[in-house]
Amino acid sequence: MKPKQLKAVQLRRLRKIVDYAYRNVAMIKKRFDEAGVKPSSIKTLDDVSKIPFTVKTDLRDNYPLGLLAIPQNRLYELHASSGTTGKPIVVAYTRGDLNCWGRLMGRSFDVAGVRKGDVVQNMYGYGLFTGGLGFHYGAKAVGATVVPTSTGNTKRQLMLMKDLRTTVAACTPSYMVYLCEASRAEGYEPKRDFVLRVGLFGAEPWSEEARKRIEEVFGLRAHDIYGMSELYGPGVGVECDQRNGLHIWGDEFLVETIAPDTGEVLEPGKEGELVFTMLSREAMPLLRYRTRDLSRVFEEECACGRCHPRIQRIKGRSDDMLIVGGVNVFPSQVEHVLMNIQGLGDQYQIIVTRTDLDRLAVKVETTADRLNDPKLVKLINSDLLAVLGINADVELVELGSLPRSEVGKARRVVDLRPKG
Ligand code: DLL
Repeated sequence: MKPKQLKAVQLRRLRKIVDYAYRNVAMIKKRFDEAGVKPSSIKTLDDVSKIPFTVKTDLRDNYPLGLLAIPQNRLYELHASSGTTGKPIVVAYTRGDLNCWGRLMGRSFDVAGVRKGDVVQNMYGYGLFTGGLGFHYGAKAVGATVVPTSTGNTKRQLMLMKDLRTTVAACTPSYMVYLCEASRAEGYEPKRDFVLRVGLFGAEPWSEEARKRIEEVFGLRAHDIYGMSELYGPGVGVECDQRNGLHIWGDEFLVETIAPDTGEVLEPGKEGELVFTMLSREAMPLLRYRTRDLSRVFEEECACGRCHPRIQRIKGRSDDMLIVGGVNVFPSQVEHVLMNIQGLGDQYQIIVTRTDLDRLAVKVETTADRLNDPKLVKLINSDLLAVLGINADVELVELGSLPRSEVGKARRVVDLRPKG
C-alpha cells in the first residue's frame, strides 16, 4: 500500500472502532462524555488526539472483564499479564481477534524471512503469557513447523535444536545470549551443530551488542519483535531485513508518541511514550493506550518498500516496571505481597542481577526472632511466585538494616544488570 492508501484505511477503521467502543464499553463512553467528545468528533486521523487515554490501571480497575465490548460467551481465549499489584490484567480475544493476532504474527514471521519448511523452536512461555501462543499462531500462519518447547530445560532445548534441525529460534534475547555460553558448556559447537537461520527476539529491551554476539555465535539473522499483552501480544511490530527500526502494523495499530509528563502529542522523530489505538479489536477495544514504553516514530518510507511506520528499538520505560527474564515485575506487586504477610517490617529491597540469566532477589526486614524462620521464607517465596510468576531469592534481614533514604523515596529497586 502507498502511505495515502494506508491512511485512508486507518481513518475508516478508526471511525468505526471509536463508534463501536463508545457504544459497547461503559468506561469508554464515560470518558468520552466527560471530555465532551463524541464519536462524530473524529473526522481526521489527527482527531485521535481528542480521544481520552486508557492506562494500565484502567485494566486493573476493571478486573477481570469489565472492558468487554461483547457478551462473554463470544470469547475464544483469555490471557493475563502482570498488573501493578496483586491482580493480573486479563486480555480477551474473540475468534476474529485471534485470527487477526495470528495474521499479524504470521506477517511478522514473513518479514523476518520465515517460510513453510522452517522449523520454529518456540522457547517463549506457553500459558497465560502471550509470548508462547502468539508465536505458535504466527508459525502456523506461515506454514512453518512449530516445536513448542516453552521456557527452561536448556539441555533439552539444545538437544532438540540440533536433532530437529531447528532453523528459527524464538525466545527472549537474554535467553539467547545465555544459550551462546550454555551451548558451548554442553559441548556443542553452535555453527557446526545447529542450522539456525533466523531469530525472533523480544519481550524485553536488548542492544546491538547482544545482537552481534548472538549472530556471531549462531550464524543467524536476529530480528527484534515488539508487542504487549494488552495489544494482543507479540507482533505489534517487527524489524524487516533493513533492521532500521520496527515496522508497526499500521492497518491494525495507530501509533503516536506523547510526552510522558504532560500527555502532549509529539512530532514524528521525537522521543516519547508510545500510545496505541487498536483499529479492529472486537473483544476489548483499546483506544489511545499508554504503553509507558519509550521510543520514536518514523513515518518515512523504509528501503524495504513497506509503508508501515517504524519505531526505534524500545529505549526503556517511563514507569518503574522491571522485566526480569522477559517477565514483567512491578515493585508495587512485591510490596503488595509483603504487606499481606504477617510479621514483616515495612522496609524491603528488590535486587535484580544477571550472571547467566536474570535473577530477582527480595530482602525484607523482620524481627530478630523470625530471622531464621524457613517457613516464613517459603511463604514469601510462594506468594511472590503466585503473583509474579517467577521465583525470587528471599532473604530476611534485621529491622533497621536496609538503607533508608532521608529525602524522598526509598531506593527499593537495585538493578545490577549490565546496561546496554
Ligand atoms: O512481552 C509480548 C511479547 C512476547 C513481545 C514475545 C515480544 C516477544 P507483555 O508481557 O505484556 O508482552 O510485556 C510487554 O514488554 O510494554 C515492553 O516494555 C516490553 N517489550 C516487549 N517487546 C519488547 C522489545 C510481551 N522488542 C512489555 N523490546 C512492553 C523492548 C519489549 N521491550
